[in-house]
Amino acid sequence: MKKFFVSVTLVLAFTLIVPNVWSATLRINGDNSWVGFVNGEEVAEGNNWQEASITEFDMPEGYAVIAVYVHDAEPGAAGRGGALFDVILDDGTYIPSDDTWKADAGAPLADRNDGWEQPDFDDSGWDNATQLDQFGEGIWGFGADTMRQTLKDPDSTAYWVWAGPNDVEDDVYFRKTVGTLSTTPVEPGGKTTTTWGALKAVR
Ligand SMILES: [Ca+2]
Repeated sequence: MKKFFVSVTLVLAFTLIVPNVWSATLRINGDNSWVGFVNGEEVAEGNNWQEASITEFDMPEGYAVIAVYVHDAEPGAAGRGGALFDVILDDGTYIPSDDTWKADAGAPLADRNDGWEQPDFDDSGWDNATQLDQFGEGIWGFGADTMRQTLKDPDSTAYWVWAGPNDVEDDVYFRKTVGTLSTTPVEPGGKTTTTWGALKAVR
């Protein structure tokens, strides 16, 4: 019986503390393949640049850290890589891939083990993404009609992006925090010791 009341109390407390369960959608196209993460959890993958992966997820704390990996299959200058993605919050907020995302190039995903996709990863040393053509224009423009079969409601207005010139690096990484931190933790003595502190630092 005691256990029951503890459970009820916990559920009640959780319900009272959590303000809104927001939902959101992550859509990714990559030339040539990609893996998407939400709050460190792998949620999407694909390898056909004209067919977006579409992932719906909840944001019970009102925010999420989005991380996207894209691989260009042609080595170096032999081929150009491109990444196009967006996040749509359930209040209609549209967050396109553009030069406001953090970007990094490096080893292929299987060889990268620095926790780059985790919410508390420090990406302050990363550059901003290189912004290329907007969806529907440039070298990927001929695929736009096919892409629109999945990129509708809403239409994409995102930009193709990369980390540096897109005929150099073949393995690139992007990060951004979407939504807002809906609660502000108390920081005794002005110290931030939890992941909240790290999250605030990267925003
Ligand atoms: Ca290449």
